[in-house]
This record gives sequence, structure tokens and C-alpha cells, in this order.
Amino acid sequence: MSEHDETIWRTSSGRVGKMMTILGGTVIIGAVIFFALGDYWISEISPAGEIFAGVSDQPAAPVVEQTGEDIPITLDFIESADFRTLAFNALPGDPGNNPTINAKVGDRIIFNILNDGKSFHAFGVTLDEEGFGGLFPGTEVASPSNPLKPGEGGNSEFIPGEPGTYYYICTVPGHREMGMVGTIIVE
Ligand SMILES: [Cu+2]
Repeated sequence: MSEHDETIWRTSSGRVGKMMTILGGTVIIGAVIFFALGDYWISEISPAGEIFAGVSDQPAAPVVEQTGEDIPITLDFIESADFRTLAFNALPGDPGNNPTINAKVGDRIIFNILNDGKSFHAFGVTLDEEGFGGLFPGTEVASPSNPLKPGEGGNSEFIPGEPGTYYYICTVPGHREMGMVGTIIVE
């Protein structure tokens, strides 16, 4: 019998317990970082998400000629201190929060957009009652894959061709649901 036939115990239940504590702790710390910075992870849309967002879709409506007046609108992306609430111009409950825009068919709404927050944002107008797709061509400022960084801004236009309720939104996935949405009522 050589010495190699002996059973060699390389670990003990105590050591396994210690290992499981380290593994579990790592998972918990990772989860805390992941969920605390959840908004950061979704600021960049994946290629698959772009297809889902309809970035390369056909125009949602034919191009409409301006027959009415110019309506200049200034919209600033803002965030609550904890980043859980997103809005335009003012937080919910404050005057000027997500202002409703009233227009007539053929008016030209001119958007002056500024990212006044710390996260990434992008702008567009849609008829969709939820989600971030169906954007009208020409209404976009930046895009989820190439968003406005803090301090950046831009301009876009929207000439509604039909009466109805439209929505101006942050097109970064999830931001509309967190409050970055306002209404355009067209008569
Ligand atoms: Cu946003």
C-alpha cells in the first residue's frame, strides 16, 4: 500500500459553509449594485431592443403640410433626486409638470428640448398609449441608442395631420413609465 491510497480530506463542512457565505454575499452585493443603478443599465438600448422600438420602422403617418400657426414649446428632461421619478419641466405636483399641449390640425409644434438631468434621454411624439415605439418622423431628438447626454439639447417639429390625442415621451425604454410623458391634444 502506497501513501497515495489514503483518503485526503481537502475540505470540511465548516469550510463549505464559509464558501457558501462568501458566494451568497457576493450575489447579494451584486444584486444591490444592479438594482440601485437599474436606470443606468437601461440607458443604452440593445440592437434587439431597437428593432422592438421600431427605430427602423416605416413612417407612422404621411408627412403633413403646415397650414396653421407655429407653437413653440420648451421641454426639459428632469429627474427626482432618487431617479425614481422622471418628468418634463417640473416634478409631479409642481406647477408646469409635463405640460399639456393644445394644437389644431396643421399647426407646427416646435420642440426645444434640453436634457437638464443626470441620466440619458431622448425625445419623440407617438400615438401609442404605451411603450416607446410608433414615433412620428421628424419629432425625434436623439434616440435611445444615441441619447442626449446631460446638458445636451436639440430641436424637432410635429405637424399633426389628424385630430386626436398624441403623446410626447422620452424614448429611452422605461422612462415614459417613470413619468416622462405628456399629452398633445389636437382638434
Ligand atoms: Cu429619459
